Amino acid sequence: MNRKALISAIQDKKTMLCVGLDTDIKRIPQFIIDHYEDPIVEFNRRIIAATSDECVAYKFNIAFYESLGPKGWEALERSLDLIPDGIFTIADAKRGDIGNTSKLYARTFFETYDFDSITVSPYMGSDSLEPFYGYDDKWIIILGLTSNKGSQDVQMQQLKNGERVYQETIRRCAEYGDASNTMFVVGATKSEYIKEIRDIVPDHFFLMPGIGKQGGDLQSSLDNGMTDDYGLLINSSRGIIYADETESFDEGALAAAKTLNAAIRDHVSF
Ligand code: NUP
Repeated sequence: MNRKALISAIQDKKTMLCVGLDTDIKRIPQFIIDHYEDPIVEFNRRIIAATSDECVAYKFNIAFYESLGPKGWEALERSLDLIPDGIFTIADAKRGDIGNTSKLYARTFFETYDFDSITVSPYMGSDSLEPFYGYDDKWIIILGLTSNKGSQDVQMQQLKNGERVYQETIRRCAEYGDASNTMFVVGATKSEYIKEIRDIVPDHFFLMPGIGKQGGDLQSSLDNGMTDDYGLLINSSRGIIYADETESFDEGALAAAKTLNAAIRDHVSF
């Protein structure tokens, strides 16, 4: 999906919500486990049917699928096929390796599986990211300032030039591609830093996880991160897909998505 189509989808649906399909076999209601051959796919099918009018993106955290071996990869493929056209898809895989190997990661998530985007770790530098750029209308989403506590350990360290590691990372990585094929992960738990990151990359989209269970602040993330083209994908995974763990979990997910959208619309005029 290209940038224009993504922005149009946000405008049409009046939301920048991304639903995270972090589907954990241990949290799927028992009746799904008992009655369906592939419980992960059935759970996702119901969540997608319930929420697809309420979001512009779905993010699959690959760990939840690959941890199940071949069955998990099959569930990933079948679930990806269930995403309606016009919705942006993210493989949250956090890959990156020497160029020769990254080429294969890109092939995995852009060819074998037809995702619109993949999350990557910038730690190995430009040649590790370069292979992901050879595709039309595909996106690289680079870890910028992550939502977790451990982002202090390396990302927040100060360099000799006075910049923090994440600032230097974002500045450099913005040069590898442009705002039509590159996004940055910026945790919603780090809202006090979002404005200053926005100054470094005024046009790039940010993928923002951390709303909900991680305690990120939606309002200040929107206030500090939004651009004229919206510029944000706001992710919620557990807060939506496990909002209700009974048989009516899909209705619970829809209600949670609507609540989040109402909060977004309180702060954004579409
Ligand atoms: O900085 C990051 N923080 C984060 O939580 C980068 C991520 N990719 N994520 C992912 O977003 C995390 O792995 C999970 O898939 C999702 C957040 O889930 P939740 O806290 O909304 O349940």
